[in-house]
Amino acid sequence: MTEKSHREPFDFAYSGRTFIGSTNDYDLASAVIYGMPMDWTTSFRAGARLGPQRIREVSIGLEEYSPYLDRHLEAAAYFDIGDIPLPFGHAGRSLELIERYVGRWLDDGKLPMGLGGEHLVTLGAIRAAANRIPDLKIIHIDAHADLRDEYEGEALSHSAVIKQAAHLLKPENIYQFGVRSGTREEFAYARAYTNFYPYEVLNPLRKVAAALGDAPVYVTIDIDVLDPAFAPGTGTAEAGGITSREMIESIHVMQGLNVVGFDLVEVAPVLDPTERTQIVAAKIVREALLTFAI
Ligand SMILES: [Mn+2]
Repeated sequence: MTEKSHREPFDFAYSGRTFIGSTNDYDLASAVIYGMPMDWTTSFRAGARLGPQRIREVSIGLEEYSPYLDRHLEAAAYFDIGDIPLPFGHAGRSLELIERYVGRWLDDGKLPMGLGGEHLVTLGAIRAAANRIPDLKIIHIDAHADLRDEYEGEALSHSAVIKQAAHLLKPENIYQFGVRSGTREEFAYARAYTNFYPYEVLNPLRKVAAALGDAPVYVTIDIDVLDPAFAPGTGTAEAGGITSREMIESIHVMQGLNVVGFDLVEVAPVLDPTERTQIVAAKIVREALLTFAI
């Protein structure tokens, strides 16, 4: 493992501006944490643009050691590169920028780990990955199917992101877990064309992970797959979700997969004054780092 550089003598004052344990050295990092502060197409309650920074800030409340995995963030070389500067209100141009940035990190051999932001941001990252990596699979963990063709006439919508990904990759390469909300048409499409595991996450994911072998996988998690009891700070909270414990175990069952990209989206801190959403998000990111970036 490369020598970590985040314990330099003058680096003791954690600024809160980076995810806890980030190195200072892009070249040494095997993974890049980056923010996508966008909520231009959020259909209900806005605020996800502030997710990335608050997840970083509350990460200081976590231990760097994971007892589940018996691993410490010291063993993961990752660089929190900050937020991609996105043009307010321009979904198309924002996606182009995300694709360009994520493409650069993929070309440099890094594992991109994105913080959202509304779910549409994932399309930019998936475009970058799909252009470089043949036979890419998507693991999509979300309360919502996100399989609309358009929302209010707009195909670039956070509620249509997985449909757009299905056009790009073919729906049989998409694995959906935890979905409990959508239109009749979305559910019909999912049952017919994607690998669809509604309501449940951990048990079907365990089976799918065992079957995927070495296939390259992009993992996208919408925080609203959690029950609003665990994560109320999200734009379209949906009752009947999974526990934070099941979410964390679900990260762990993906250990051994060939994960080539990851994101956690739809954290809207202004909607959760208790901060539990931001805090569970930071823990998911820590466990994802220790599972995918080591
Ligand atoms: Mn969702």
